[in-house]
Amino acid sequence: MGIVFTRLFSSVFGNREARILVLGLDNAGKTTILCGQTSIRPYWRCYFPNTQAIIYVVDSSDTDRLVTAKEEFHAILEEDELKGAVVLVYANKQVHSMMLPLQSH
Ligand SMILES: Nc1nc2c(ncn2[C@@H]2O[C@H](COP(=O)(O)OP(=O)(O)OP(=O)(O)O)[C@@H](O)[C@H]2O)c(=O)[nH]1
Ligand SMILES: [Mg+2]
Repeated sequence: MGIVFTRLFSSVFGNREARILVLGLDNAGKTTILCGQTSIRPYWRCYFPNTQAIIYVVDSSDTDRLVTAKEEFHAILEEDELKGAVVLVYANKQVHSMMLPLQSH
């Protein structure tokens, strides 16, 4: 999975160094995707300066917290330090939620 992101972002940034954040609610699947990244929501903003891209991971099977995930995402988009950053929303755990129409949330 890491290779997919490497290819994706190198097509955007080429060989330039880029700071890419992986954010999302706890248990969304961030560590599984990248192996090693952990974050706690109140401290997300410590990582915001000099960020060129954000991968926002959503647990598609956690329907109880989709609204929370959406609100946190909207708050991130309002951050001045992240203005101009490339954003990828990664809807994780799709197998569990194949019966849920995307527009329901
Ligand atoms: N079914 C399914 N489970 C997944 C998928 N990705 C991750 N998981 C599971 O979801 C749980 C949480 O995954 P993590 O990668 O630890 O999630 P995280 O976002 O790093 O969680 P925190 O570090 O607590 O914020 C684990 O039990 C994973 O095995 C997926 O694509 N499908
Ligand atoms: Mg983790």
